[in-house]
Amino acid sequence: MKIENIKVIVTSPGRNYVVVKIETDEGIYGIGDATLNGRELTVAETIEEYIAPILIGRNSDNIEDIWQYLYKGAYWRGGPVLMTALAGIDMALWDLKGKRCSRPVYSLLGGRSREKVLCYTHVSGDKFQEVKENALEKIAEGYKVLRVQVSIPGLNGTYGTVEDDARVLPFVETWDSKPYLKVIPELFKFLRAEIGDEVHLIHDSHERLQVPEAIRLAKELEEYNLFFLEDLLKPENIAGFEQIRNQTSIPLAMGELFNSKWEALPLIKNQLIDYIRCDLSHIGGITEAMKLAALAETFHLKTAWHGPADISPIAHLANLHVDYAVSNFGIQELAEFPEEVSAVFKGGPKFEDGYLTIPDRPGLGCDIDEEAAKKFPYKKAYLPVAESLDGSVHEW
Ligand code: CS2
Ligand code: MG
Repeated sequence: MKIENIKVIVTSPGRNYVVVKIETDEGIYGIGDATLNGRELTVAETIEEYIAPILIGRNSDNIEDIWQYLYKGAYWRGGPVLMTALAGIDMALWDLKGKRCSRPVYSLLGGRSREKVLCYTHVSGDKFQEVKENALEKIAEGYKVLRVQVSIPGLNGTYGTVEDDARVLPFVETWDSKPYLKVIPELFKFLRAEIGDEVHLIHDSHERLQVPEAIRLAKELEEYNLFFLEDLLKPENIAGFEQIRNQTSIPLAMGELFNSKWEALPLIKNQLIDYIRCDLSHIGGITEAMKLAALAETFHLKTAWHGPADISPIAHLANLHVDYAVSNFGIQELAEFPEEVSAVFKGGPKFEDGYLTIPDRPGLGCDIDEEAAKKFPYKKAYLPVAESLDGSVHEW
């Protein structure tokens, strides 16, 4: 089955998404997600200008070969832009292969290892009471695991609590670890007292802490029995995880900012974390995720793929096909999409009583309505940045 055409669809139903559509000489097409929040058009151009021309005429069946051709063949390999472009192509090729074989993608990845996929979603608030109320609402909907974030008094905007963080110009948040390190343990103490121990809780430090701060927070949160504590340190400070690991028993998760399995390797092979949190849309798609899951399995880690609202339902379905297939699945993040998304994307994960399932359809199980997509033109948007109290730039 020869690749005849590659289309890039940029649409903004509530937020920007980039979709790759690979059309073949047998009239079958596959779709993939290539959304890189804040850099959408750069990825779209990379696919249109550099990748599409060299894939026309190639056999779409040879996914691994095409993956290596786009990774090694680029010479200047890796990084978020190329790996997101590669992810879109990869997902579309798996969708194609599934449609051609009339099988869901997970069946081609080795079949089901489970009937349903445990997931978590986000709750946040300005005050503890608001976080509690939002949490009780999600628990009533059936969620068994919740990620909790709260505004830090005195700081202008706190990660995870600012509505729709993509803006025409970067929103500037202020960061100071002192009030953060005081408030977060208090939040967990409050929540455990108010909503009990039944629900699993997760918190995302979003790569902002120094090693001593991370150790202090991890130790103070141990008694609240977290499912995991996410992204304590920046991806450039892998060595720092060893010190954390040696001083706390809290489960650790990391990885959404990695763009290759080699970046994740030190944390995996030294068992410095428990959950690998890479993003299929930024690490080269399903092909790379299956390799990462096998690597993680080798060192007794579980998967917890990144699942924010800034990757499309196609990517969320790709997550689930891998989650179904691998033995070492841990949990799946599912941030809720803007309403308009369902006008453009047909099909997606089904939520029931804390778990996700996917439609038993050939391919990934999702389609895009191109006419509807045109009704939501691209809107330039930047992620926030964070500044320390002295005005210097800090990790967001
Ligand atoms: C976050 C993301 O879901 C998460 O774990 O870290 O929401 C992240 O902030 C966004 O994907 C950035 O685009
Ligand atoms: Mg995160």
